[in-house]
Amino acid sequence: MAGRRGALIVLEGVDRAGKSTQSRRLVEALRAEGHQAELLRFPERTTKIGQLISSYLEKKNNLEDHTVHLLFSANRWEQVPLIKEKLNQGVTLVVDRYAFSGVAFTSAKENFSLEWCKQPDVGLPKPDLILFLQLCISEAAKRGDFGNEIYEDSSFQEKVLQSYYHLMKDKTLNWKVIDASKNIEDLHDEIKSFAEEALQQAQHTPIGELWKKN
Ligand code: 2DT
Ligand code: MG
Repeated sequence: MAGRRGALIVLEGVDRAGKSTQSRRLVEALRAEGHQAELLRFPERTTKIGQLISSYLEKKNNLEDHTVHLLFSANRWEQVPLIKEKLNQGVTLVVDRYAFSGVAFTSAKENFSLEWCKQPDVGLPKPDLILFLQLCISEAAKRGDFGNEIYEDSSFQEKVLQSYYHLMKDKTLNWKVIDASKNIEDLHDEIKSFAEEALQQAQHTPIGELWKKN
């Protein structure tokens, strides 16, 4: 159908909540239903900026905290032309982390306000749907080692979770909170039905701008 755009669907949540698994499953399910759908993830580690970020996360090179925050944002902006092109072509994008991870993780550090953290991402394509996979940190930790990357630590993840809760108070965004302690199949079914709803709604609304007043 001419003029029909794709939806921008973001999955957020703390580490080990199941975002990557569910993102992949959602893309497969949408394709099986005949939709065009593609998976994106942030950080996108394959670009030059992404490589800098990746080596920071792997603790191979240290970066100043503001600098790394801005690099994460730049790593999103460099994908914006592609994101817009795909959405306008009717492709639904399922995105594993987005600006909300950017804000939640940096603002979990000392001396970073939520407001400062949001600024570099103001004006990004606004998600039609943000699925928050909610899982408490003690449950997340039971799913096995967090891993060896820089933020993979329970007390830091606890602060990240609190920052997400602040972000979710923003009623101009379409947050859906999902109980990520459910099994993979039930979670998938719930996510798929929210996604289908978002696909319908996206057809009638232009792509918005994130965190823009007016
Ligand atoms: P994964 O590749 O396992 O998702 O870990 N992060 C992510 C930030 O600090 N800022 C951001 O803007 C984004 C997108 C979350 C990536 C790690 O990077 C953190 C975990
Ligand atoms: Mg990780």
